[in-house]
Parts: sequence; structure tokens; C-alpha cells
Amino acid sequence: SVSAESLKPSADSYDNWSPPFTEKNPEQVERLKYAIEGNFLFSHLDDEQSSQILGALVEKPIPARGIKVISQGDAGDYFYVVERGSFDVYVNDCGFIEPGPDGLGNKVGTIQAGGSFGELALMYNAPRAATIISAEGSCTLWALDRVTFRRILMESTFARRRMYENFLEEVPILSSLTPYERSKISDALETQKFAPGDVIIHEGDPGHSFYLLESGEAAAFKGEEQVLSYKKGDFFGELALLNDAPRAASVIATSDVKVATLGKNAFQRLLGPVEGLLRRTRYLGVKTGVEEMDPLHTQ
Ligand code: 1OR
Repeated sequence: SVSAESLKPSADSYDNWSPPFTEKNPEQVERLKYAIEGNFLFSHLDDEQSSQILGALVEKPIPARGIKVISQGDAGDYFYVVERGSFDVYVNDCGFIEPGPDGLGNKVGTIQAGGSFGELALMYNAPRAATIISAEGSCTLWALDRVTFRRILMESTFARRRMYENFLEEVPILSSLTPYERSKISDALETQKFAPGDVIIHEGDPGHSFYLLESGEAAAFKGEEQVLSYKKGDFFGELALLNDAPRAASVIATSDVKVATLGKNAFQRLLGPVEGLLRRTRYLGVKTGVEEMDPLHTQ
């Protein structure tokens, strides 16, 4: 029979590599655990991988505002997790925008405590895609070296990101997002499976998740009446989250179904840019008892 070991995608497990280890005092360990607690990037690691990552992370205090941690175009060396403070992201997008006199380009976002950055160059062996600068005095980062990142996080977390990215590219509601915004959604998704006839959402329940249909088919019911059907790339479960209301319909799998779910916090944080679209693209041409109709499609 085939052992689990031989199913690993590379021969990495047979060489002598072991992750670097930086001693930490109990106070540091406490802070570090808290910093990565809510980060999806670390939620799919097994115990051994977690302790290897915790051991390999190195504390990097950033004492002042305005310190450049990453320069766009540089080679990638570290991946960073933000424990304290915040960091501005600048992109010098040669083709479109005239770079400012400081050469930084445009500010495209801010990364807060609990967030992370610097993964792209390590994942894709590409130059740094953005410049990252501390936005407050007294920030704290934890840095993970390139090799440990690739050996551990790429085989777990970022393999998932790559898998979902392909799917999310085909999801119409997300097509206006940047590839990077879709990547962040990928990191937060969880897959769930359902058999034909399974109830995915119960009318009247409180809403905790948003759903994207990865494969199979499902249908929405209000009481006994079917009001919508869903195919690959469709979404549901947004209304209860948008309106803080009970589930307005039940959703039932009509075949074997795989859904990718996003928890309420991630939904609010990551789908903000398409909230208007989510509110408008509902129930087109379907009698649902929901008054809201897409103004673009009602004529
Ligand atoms: P990196 O290794 O390329 C810079 O180093 C990091 O900035 C990058 O990894 C990401 O972790 C982070 N586009 C590209 N990189 C971004 C972006 C971004 N935001 C943060 N990073 N965009 C901002 C999306 C809100 C897209 C701009 C068009």
C-alpha cells in the first residue's frame, strides 16, 4: 500500500532541512500566539507545522513611523505578520499612473494588526509587488524567512490560496476585484460538502456565513416554493449578513455540492468593495416576495 509519506508532493521530507529556531521568552510567545490567532494563514497548520512556524518567526520592532520595510521591485526575503501598529501599501504602477516625486506611487491600502504582507514575492519568486511603510510609531512585526515560508506555508495555506484563486476568477460577482483582493478572499474560504437533499441554509436561522457554489447545484425555497436555483460560481447567504436579518430562505443541495464559505467578519471585511453589487444582483426576474430588484434588469 501507499504510505502517507510517499504522497507528499516533493522529496523535501527526505532531506536534512529543519526550520530555524529563535528562542523566545514566555511574554513573546504570548504576544506571538495572540498575533496569529485570528489569521487564516495559520489556521490550517497541524501541530508540528504550527510549532515550527512559531519557532522560526523572529520579532522585528519598527520603532518609528515612515520606515520602509519592503521596497517594490526588490527580491523577496521575508514574510511579515503585523502584531502591533499599521503599515501603508504603495504601488508604483508604471503603465497607468505617473509616479509621485518620492517614487512611491499610489497608496492602495493599509495593513492592520493581525494582518500580514510580503507573501507574493516568496510564493511566485517575483520582485516585491508593493512598497510597505510603517504608518505609526512603535510597530511590531514578526518575520518568517523565505525557506521556512516555502517549505511549510506554501504546502498548506498557500496551496489552498492557489486552488481557490482559479475558482474565484470565474465567479462573476468578484470580477471587479483586483487579483490581490481575490487572493485575500481565498485565504479566508473554507470548503464544505453536502449530499443531495441536504439543507445548507435554514430559513429563519441567524446568518453566520456567506456561500459560493464551487460545484454541483442547489435551490432556494421560501416555505414549499422554490424561488431560485444555483449553479457553479453563484452565491447565496448574503442577505442575512448584509441586513443583519434571519435567513430569508432555505437553500437545499439538489446534487452533490461543494461550497466555499466565508465567515461573517471576513465577508464584511473582504467583500466591502462589492457590497453594492451584492445588494443589487439579487433575485432577478424571480418572484420571491423580496421587493429589492436590480434596477438594471427590471425593464
Ligand atoms: P510582496 O512580497 O510582493 C509587497 O511585497 C507586499 O504588499 C505584497 O507581497 C503583498 O503582501 C502586499 N497588490 C500587491 N501587493 C499588495 C497589495 C496589492 N496590497 C498589499 N500587498 N494591492 C492592494 C489591494 C488592496 C493591489 C494594488 C493594485
